[in-house]
Amino acid sequence: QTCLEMLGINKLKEGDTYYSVMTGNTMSLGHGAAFSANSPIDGAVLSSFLNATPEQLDEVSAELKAAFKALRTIPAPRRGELVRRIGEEARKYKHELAQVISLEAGKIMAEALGEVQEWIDVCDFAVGQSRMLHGLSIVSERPGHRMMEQWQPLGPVAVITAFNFPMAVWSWNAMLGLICGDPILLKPSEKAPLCALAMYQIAQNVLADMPDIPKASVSVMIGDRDLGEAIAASETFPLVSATGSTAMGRAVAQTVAARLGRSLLELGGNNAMIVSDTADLDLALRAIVFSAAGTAGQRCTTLRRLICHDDIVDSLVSRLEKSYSSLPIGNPLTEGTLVGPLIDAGSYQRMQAALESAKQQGGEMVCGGERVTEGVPQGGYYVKPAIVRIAHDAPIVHEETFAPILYVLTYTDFAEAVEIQNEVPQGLSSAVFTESMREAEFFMSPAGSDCGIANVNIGTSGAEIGGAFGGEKDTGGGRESGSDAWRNYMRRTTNTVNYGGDLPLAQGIVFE
Ligand code: UN1
Repeated sequence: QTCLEMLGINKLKEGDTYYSVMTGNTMSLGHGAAFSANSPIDGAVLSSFLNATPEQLDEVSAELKAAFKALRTIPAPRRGELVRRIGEEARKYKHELAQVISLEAGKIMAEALGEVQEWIDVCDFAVGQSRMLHGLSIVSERPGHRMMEQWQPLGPVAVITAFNFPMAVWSWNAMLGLICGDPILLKPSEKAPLCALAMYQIAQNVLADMPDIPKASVSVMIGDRDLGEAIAASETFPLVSATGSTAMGRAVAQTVAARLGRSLLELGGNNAMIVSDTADLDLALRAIVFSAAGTAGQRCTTLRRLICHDDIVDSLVSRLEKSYSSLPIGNPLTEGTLVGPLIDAGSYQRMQAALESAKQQGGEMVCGGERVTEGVPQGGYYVKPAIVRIAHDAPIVHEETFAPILYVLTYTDFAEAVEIQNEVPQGLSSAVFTESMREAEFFMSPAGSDCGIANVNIGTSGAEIGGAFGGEKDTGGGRESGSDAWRNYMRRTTNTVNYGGDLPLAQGIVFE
């Protein structure tokens, strides 16, 4: 709890109830039903809130619109300076921020520190980008004319996040959105509200010294599904960025589309790795264990399907089983732990139900799946990561279960392996382990992996911020973080300028 004091978020409350509405100018309790967030480590109550209501969104919307009017005219490099200082502040409190992630999301400290590092990295990226919001210069077909593109601030952006990356996902959106001139409203997962308060406080520490930038540029509202629906329906937000389940994303996208807004979606993954008979199996083994069992299987990019060549499957599975048997499972705050708890009881039940379905659908349990109760804090849901050998077309294999279950499938021809990889509804991340240049190139070719991320000799999880992150099909099609993802947060204007004395029309039209 000292991390909450160090970060100053222990003051963002009245009595025992934390604020649910924060814009820098306004801080207030929610007007809706009470709820509390528990730590997955031991089930203890960490924080209590009242849900912010859709009516409260109206007040916040007015502040965000006013903030946008100011922010859009502040030069982008100055907005970059804001983000640079936020990055410095996050560096200063890196350890405390990681502790809050660990307490709320149950991540082991190494991964929680890595998540804060993703935030810091995206700050650095965004600072550079703030001087590179370039548009094109285009030749005109008309004499005495010039054309160009400009990228303009878009408006207030809403960011709806999930429990598993409570800081990184906000930061990918918010750090880029801010340099683009957009105030950011975060609606965090109700399972990780203190992370939102911590990020808010870090940003407000910086904003306190930058009076030219409106404080509401970094705002937070904590609420339930009703609030999420109100945000999606609100004309205040030309862009709604949402991370979570495919069902949630579909609902958000439809509501946003009905008002012709834009949505940026990062939804489920059902990520596969193909292990060729030529693969470096020592390397593959390490990648599989980190991607499949790391974060207790609770990353969008977690490895869920291992597609092994027939000739190596038996030896690989027995090496995996051995490696799984020595994974340290337990308190994520304790050094040396590699697998922390599942987020809650519901997650444990869904994992058990998936394993039951797998058995009914012909799956053969290789190891794991059971709850661990010894040597771990009581009250948390700790499990042994599971490995199941099963047919690639068993229905359960095509679903994303947000828990550490690795389905092992087999193939004979490489083209068949790629078909298996692509046959699920989701399309986030994928990987191949091969020493064959032909296989690697085919995997990345137009006829190869249909995912947003296609890696060679690297696992499916742990992407760097410099690349565009996201995926196709049920994953929602969005791209966040690196590359040209900044364009999501801007609107493009095409400008044609006539510097001649005549008025020629395009396409040679004569109108007189
Ligand atoms: C997610 O699981 O929602 O590539 C995001 C990764 C991380 C981000 C995962 N950089 O695993």
